[in-house]
Amino acid sequence: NTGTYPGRKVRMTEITAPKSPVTAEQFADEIREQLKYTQNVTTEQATPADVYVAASKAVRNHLADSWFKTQADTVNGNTKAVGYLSAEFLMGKQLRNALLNAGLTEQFDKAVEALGFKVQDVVDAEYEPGLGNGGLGRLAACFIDSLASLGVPAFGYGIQYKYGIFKQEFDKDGKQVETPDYWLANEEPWGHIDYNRDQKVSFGGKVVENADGTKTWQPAWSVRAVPVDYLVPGYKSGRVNTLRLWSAKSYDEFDLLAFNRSEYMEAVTPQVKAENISKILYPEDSTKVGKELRLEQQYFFVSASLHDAIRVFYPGQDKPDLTTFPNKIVFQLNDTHPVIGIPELMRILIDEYGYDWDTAWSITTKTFNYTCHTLLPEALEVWPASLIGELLPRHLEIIEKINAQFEDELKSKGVDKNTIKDMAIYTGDAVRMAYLATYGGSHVNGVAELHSQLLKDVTLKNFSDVYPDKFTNVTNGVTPRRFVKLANPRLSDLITEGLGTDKWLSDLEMLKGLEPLAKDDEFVKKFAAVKKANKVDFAAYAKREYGFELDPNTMFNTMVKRLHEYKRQSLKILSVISTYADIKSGKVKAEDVTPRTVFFGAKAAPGYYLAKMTIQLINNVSRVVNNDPDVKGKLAVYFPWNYNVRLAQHLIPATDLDEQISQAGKEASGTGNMKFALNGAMTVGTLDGANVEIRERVGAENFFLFGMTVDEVEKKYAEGYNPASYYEADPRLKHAIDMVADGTFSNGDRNAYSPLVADWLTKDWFMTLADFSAYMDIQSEIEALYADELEWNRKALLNVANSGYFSSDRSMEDYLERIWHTAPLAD
Ligand code: 8GP
Repeated sequence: NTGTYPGRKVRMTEITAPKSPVTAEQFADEIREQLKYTQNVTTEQATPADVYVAASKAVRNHLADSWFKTQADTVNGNTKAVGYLSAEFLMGKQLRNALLNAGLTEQFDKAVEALGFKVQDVVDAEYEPGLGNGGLGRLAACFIDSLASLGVPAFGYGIQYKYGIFKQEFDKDGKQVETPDYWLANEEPWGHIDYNRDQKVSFGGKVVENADGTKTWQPAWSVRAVPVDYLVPGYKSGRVNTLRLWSAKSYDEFDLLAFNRSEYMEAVTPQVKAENISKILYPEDSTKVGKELRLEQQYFFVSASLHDAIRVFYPGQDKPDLTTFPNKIVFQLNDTHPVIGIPELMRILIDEYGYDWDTAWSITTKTFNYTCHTLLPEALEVWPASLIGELLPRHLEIIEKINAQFEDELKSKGVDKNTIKDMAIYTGDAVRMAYLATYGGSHVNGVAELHSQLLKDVTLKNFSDVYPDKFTNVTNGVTPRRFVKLANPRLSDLITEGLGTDKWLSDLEMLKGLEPLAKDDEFVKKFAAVKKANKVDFAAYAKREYGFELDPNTMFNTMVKRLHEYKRQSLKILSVISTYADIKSGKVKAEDVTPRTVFFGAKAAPGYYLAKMTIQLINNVSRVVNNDPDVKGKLAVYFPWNYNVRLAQHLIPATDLDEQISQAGKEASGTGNMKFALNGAMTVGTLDGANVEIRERVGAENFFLFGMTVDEVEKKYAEGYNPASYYEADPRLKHAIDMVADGTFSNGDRNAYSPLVADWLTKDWFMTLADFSAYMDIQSEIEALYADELEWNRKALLNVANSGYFSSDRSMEDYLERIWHTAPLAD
């Protein structure tokens, strides 16, 4: 009894929304009670951190009944649940979001003051969990927020890393320094460790064949997967889903014999080995990593999650009928990280529950779907077969058999030998996880229209030729609750005023209703005033957190995202250098300069040499420019370190112009672009990822487009690309690169950036130089518009009005309709 999807529009239930559950006074009492009985401090003794924990526990209590009810309805109802398997969930801070969804925001603010504390201090006491790298992890967080808000029963399944993404600092030379992010150093009130619902996950050993032909895996070692449960409260849906993050614990008590001989290190070795599995998030984003520990992590959380789902949906049953499993839950594989789940479910069905191969295969393929988040071939995981064989010998056998079956299927479909070889899941020495996911699941999707098209035409072309119906698109989205309501309360109030309702927060396409107001100068002025106030706020925040002195009367121009060559932070910094040179030399008259403050926010993978060098360059350009009296008040560059969700929530609402300037055909989607548009920034961007769809919706006249298209890029690669010719052809570019090379930004050291300069001039794989002139040329258009404050804000408002499509609620509706074929729970 698979739940069916009723129609295009998923209804959002409002009736079950919590109705001001308590007064501020009552909530203050609840906080006092938590302080007294849980924190064991008096209100007088309490610190803001105590109040934060107490308030978090109090709000959690308000959500408990909805949580229980959602769990019961999920198991007992006839609606198929969604399991979102993801190695990353970049959740951001929890308190404000939980208060919003529990309907307790005002009560909290008043209660905290009544207790004698500053709201800001209490909220600041929360430490952001950095359990993701960037877009992929934040997307997972937006998706589970939307599923709960739509009332769709869902589980997020992942890993509770002890150390999240590294903390970024800059040393005195402007180099990135990574320090461990021990986010659990203080009491963490959100996760509940459920020791009673643990799972055993095993590794290594060998496979033996039994007399009856069945196989038994005899693993060498096991770890205990302990779930840590987080509430995922929906907005006005009365639903609370679960994010279940697994933590690895050892089964082995420490070795008493070794300990008695004072060999402490050896005594704890088994624990260390087991607990290492969930110790650290790999700080990689779209780059190749192939580490044994990473495969252990992947198998660890996927195996625990699949067993958990069986436990949840077939409670207390020794011999459950697992042919109904795909009617109970559908799993989404968030990129290739959880793809080992396909052979794992086969193994569970065959070895643990005695199903035959064909039945197991039929269940498995109905259970999984795969989302690809990249176009970079190096980011598609390929595991050495030897590693899988060593760690998961039974799985390697199963993968070989899947591959053999796949080859037969391709043969029977008339696919030629060479193509079959190209499509191999198992090559003899390697396993291609993206291919396994494509064959082993029902649907494959990309994350923006252009991306999904390129997956079909290029990355997975052979597969799309043979299985055209598997392929679909779901364009990414972001949650308007966190990224508009919480991040930008002023704009939220203005939108509500403009629309006469706040229902847009659960039906974001309603923003369209703002379109006529773009003609109303008074409304546009209010909109401009919101942006201005946000900039003033951000200046205060940046002063407090970073010691920056910002001028909110300048244009705030922001580029925030992971540092990667394809995203082309190089293009931005070269343009900044060029502008700097022009102002300094007087080539541009002082009165013609549009004063700008340029912000960068980006972490580089610790082993990514050129990315780290780019960070160093940006920091040193910042140092030189900000200390040069010749450009004071005209140009400033800031690089707030450790870009994270919190900084995003402050900086995005304060931005006038955002940068989405990747080489066309490289950024799968981007989601920052959506957050900026929804917060009334104008975008300068290439025809890449979701930029294409944003521009289509907001209107070409309200988007600063520049640069080569995918076809032009391909043509240039084919012709043979020579970056030096662009350096010679554009004196602005030549001058900017020469300044990097001549020591201007390295205290005269001409070697400091030579690897970067050499790369630009001889390789420049992502064609930064080829797009430089177009990028510079569009700046005059940007500045001309910015000079007309009313027109600029009118266009920015039209960006807001036409970006409702980019809500993750809509993304979830699309997944429900195209991939999951399920629906919200009945009330
Ligand atoms: C990112 C894409 O780069 C970004 O365009 C997109 O918006 C985001 O995913 C969400 O869909 N992709 C990755 O982070 C990624 O591919 N990570 C690699 C480890 C697979």
